[in-house]
Amino acid sequence: HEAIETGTGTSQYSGTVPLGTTPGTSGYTLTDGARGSHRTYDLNGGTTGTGTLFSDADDVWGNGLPSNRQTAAADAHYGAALTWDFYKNELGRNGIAGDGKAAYSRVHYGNAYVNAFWSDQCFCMTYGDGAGNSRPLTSIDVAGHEMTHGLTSRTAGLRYSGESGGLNEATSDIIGTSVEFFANNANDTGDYLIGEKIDIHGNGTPLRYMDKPSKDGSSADNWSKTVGRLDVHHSSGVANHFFYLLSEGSGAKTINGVSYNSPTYDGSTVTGIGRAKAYRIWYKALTSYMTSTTGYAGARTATLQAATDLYGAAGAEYQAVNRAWAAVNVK
Ligand code: ASN
Ligand code: ZN
Ligand code: CA
Repeated sequence: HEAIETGTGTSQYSGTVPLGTTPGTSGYTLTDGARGSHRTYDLNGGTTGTGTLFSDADDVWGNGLPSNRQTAAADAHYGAALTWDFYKNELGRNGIAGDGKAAYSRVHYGNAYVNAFWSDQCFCMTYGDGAGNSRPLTSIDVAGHEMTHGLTSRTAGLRYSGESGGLNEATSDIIGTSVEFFANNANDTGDYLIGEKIDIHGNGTPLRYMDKPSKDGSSADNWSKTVGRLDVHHSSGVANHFFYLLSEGSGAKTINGVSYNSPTYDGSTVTGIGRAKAYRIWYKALTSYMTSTTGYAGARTATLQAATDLYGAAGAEYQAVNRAWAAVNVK
């Protein structure tokens, strides 16, 4: 059996980070023996296959700059490890499929590719380098988002269109954000913004906002009967807003130096129950009650059932779930 090693990464977004590595024939490889042997590969501009498994003589990886090929690998490998640990420690889940088996990560996909994605076909995550002012798409929240598409696929199986597609996307934003807070990393502190590190717009604004999703110009803050016609990355706003309100409550609040001001559809005041209870309720709903065709009405009943299972029907948690859904017009 191979030794489980911890190398050192100089990441682009998270500073100096520990990396799970394994000694090979010459030096080390990015193979995380403590987490299902999760491996990170260099596609080197390719778009198929696995490219080359990252290897290194001294087990010190990257230099914090995207010009060093190992830097994106350090971020992606770290993000996958954090997400694995979040699933295990916070959700009691052993990997994406619950069987202890790891996915793998591929970085440097294509040429100036401004996206990242999960694939059920390869059971893997893939990251582009970005283009122009945008940066490699390897931040913690993006890694947690993509890996969680795998988790959703292996559990509720939320169909990637209409309201179920919005719930699928929101599940990835909810868990990706929760992983970012869980990481407690001084260089990438937790927030309710998605992709604030990757500068995808080239002007410093994040991809999405959970406190008030419409701040991106396209996402829905509240349910309406046409919300399912939006792109899944915009119909997700209703559930992202629900999750923010359930965690933190309505109105103005500053967390880790970021200011939020979350509105409610009906002018009601929502009191939050904290992130940990909120993500446990969401995960229980996802894995026990949601199905491939669950929409917003079904997500409401699923989370109320989950809150009942976890905290009781007479608990403050159940009432908070009920109020947070009403505050995004899901009744
Ligand atoms: N980054 C996108 C996502 O995870 C990729 C896609 O649209 N499939 O949703
Ligand atoms: Zn997604
Ligand atoms: Ca974030």
